[in-house]
Amino acid sequence: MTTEQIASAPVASPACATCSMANLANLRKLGINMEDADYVVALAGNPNVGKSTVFNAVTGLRQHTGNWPGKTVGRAEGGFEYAGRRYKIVDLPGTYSLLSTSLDEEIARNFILFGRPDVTVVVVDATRLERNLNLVLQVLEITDRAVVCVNLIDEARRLGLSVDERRLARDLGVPVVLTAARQGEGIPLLLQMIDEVATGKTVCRPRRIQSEPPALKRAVAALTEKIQAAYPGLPNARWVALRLLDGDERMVQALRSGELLELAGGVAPTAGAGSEGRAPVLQTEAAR
Ligand SMILES: Nc1nc2c(ncn2[C@@H]2O[C@H](COP(=O)(O)OP(=O)(O)O)[C@@H](O)[C@H]2O)c(=O)[nH]1
Ligand SMILES: [Mg+2]
Repeated sequence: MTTEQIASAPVASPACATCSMANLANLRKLGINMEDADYVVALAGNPNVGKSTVFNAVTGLRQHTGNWPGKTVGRAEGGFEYAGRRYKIVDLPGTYSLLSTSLDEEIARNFILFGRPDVTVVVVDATRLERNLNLVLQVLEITDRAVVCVNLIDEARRLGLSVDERRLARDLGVPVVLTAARQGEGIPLLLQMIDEVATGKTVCRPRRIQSEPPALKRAVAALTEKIQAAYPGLPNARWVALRLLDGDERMVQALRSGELLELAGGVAPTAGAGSEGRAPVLQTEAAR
């Protein structure tokens, strides 16, 4: 895979492509200290796809484990260097989706949504590609900066399956790397792709749903505007709006309890905040 395949169109704003995306304040709240790192990478994937094996292959002994702040869910965090740049990599809980039906999913989703990692690597199982791509598409709705790591490629080969990574990269609009992490195969290329996306050398153009019905488009636009007004600085307001329209109870709760406010960087809601720091405008919208 080459840079040119993905970065075919000019970048609208070069600054956005090359500067670190990481939301430092939010990352700190999410328990990540970025003092000794230039970029942060999140590792996402379904359970049992070899995420921890990729994590170990990338970090070696430079890792430590703990819990997510305020949660009993374990977290592994590590570091690596590439071309003189210092990377921090976080192994997210294994999830089938980011729709927040479990604590694990919520942690993974909040990290990608609000921590805004410079690169999100989605590890998928080469022998179960179709099922795994569900999570990839969800991640690509939230972030432009992703690399798909098609792991267990040795198992796929053994089963007579082959994966056309160029085609997949073109269809998804992000780099795709084939790996057999247990053997270390593909890991150097994975690191190179992470670095290219982090530094903006490769600019992703992720595949997104294009054909939103007009009514949905209008509803999303209206709600996004309200969310942005009430929570200035909240990343991914559009995605939050989509989840609210989908009736995502956890998202409604996060808005009501002020959890989202905290993740937005602690900026007070501006749209007539209630006494508990709530945003009444959003409450009524969300309750419908
Ligand atoms: N054959 C093969 N096995 C792998 C590979 N990567 C991971 N595994 C194995 O798959 C199992 C699950 O891996 P793990 O890293 O714990 O998956 P996680 O749940 O996604 O973190 C372990 O037994 C690994 O040794 C690979 O590339 N090829
Ligand atoms: Mg694991």
